[in-house]
Amino acid sequence: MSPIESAVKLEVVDAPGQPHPTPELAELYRGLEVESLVPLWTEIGDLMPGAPDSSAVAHLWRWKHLLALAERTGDLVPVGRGGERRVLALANPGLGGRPFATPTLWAAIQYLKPFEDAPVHRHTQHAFRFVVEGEGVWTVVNGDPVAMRRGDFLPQAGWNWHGHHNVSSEPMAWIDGLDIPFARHVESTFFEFGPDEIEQRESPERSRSERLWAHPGLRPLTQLGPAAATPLLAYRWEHTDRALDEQLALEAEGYTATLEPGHAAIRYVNPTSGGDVMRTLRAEFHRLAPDTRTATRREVGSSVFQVFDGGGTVDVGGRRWDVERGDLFVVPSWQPFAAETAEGLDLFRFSDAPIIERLDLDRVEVEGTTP
Ligand code: GTQ
Ligand code: FE2
Repeated sequence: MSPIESAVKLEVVDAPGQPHPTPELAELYRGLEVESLVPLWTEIGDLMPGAPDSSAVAHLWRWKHLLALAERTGDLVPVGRGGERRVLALANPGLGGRPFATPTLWAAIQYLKPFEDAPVHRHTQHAFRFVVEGEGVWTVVNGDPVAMRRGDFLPQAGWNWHGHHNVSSEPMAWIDGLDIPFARHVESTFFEFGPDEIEQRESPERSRSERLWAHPGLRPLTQLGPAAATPLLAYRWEHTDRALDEQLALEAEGYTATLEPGHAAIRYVNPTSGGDVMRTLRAEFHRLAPDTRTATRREVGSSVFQVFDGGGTVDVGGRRWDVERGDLFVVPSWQPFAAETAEGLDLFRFSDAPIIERLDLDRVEVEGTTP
């Protein structure tokens, strides 16, 4: 006999779809509990809902509160071996206090004080950094130091060594996105400590990965094989910003360039495949021109958004918030989302869509269209 006791607890209930409650039924349930068995008829509503019914809830985190608390951790909590990172994770109120923004996605604010190092390690979880304000930190990925500045998207695929170092006399905060909750659910994770010191302490303007890869439409002939994750370690703000501006300008000139009127959008892609930057994470940037409202959409899979610039109102699963720079919010699976703005709104978004699409579980419903 296993020393672990059965965790099954079954209640006899008088409800439609449930067997008639009798003392015999109660006794059957006790027998099922002892043998660690659960009948489908008590669980079917939860396990097979008519449409995705996320435990995660629509939720908003205000950047000014996150930043103030991150600054306070800078006073009180050292960064170094063991804890590894000074990171505060967004914990969705529907997910029981676990540090999960959604059932699949990790989102966190990370904070590094002047001249501090976050030590080198690697893990199988995929990660990226996105910078809403500040500069001065270089993230060193497999020995390649990559500058982090406002508006930059910095992917860092699983099992690459990485540490961060702040070379400036100012603190810096940024957000991390990872697939930690997904990896936890499928129990796939490995982790290793690296050397205690970051060996590549340079702070070059351009990383080696950008010198090799950041030339639109040009591929080095030494690098013709497909790569599962993007080899480009920095997607710079000047390119993102220009791409979005040009979409809106082309629309104004009468060409088809935007996703919907006033709504420019780009996806960050792997230049070896044109697909998502990493196997588990999709990242996009959306720009709404002034006086724009998006259609209401819902999709299978969850997303986290960060307001990069401007302001507006977002509707998520029946909640409605006015948002401003840095604010983060979650759109759970199959909950409707729309955004509107008078002044213009820039939104960074990441999601678990590559997982959902690879498993052919993707569905999208857009208001006003038939699915
Ligand atoms: O910067 O390496 O937010 O390993 C969570 C886990 C950041 C990181 C996080 C990590 C990191
Ligand atoms: Fe890490």
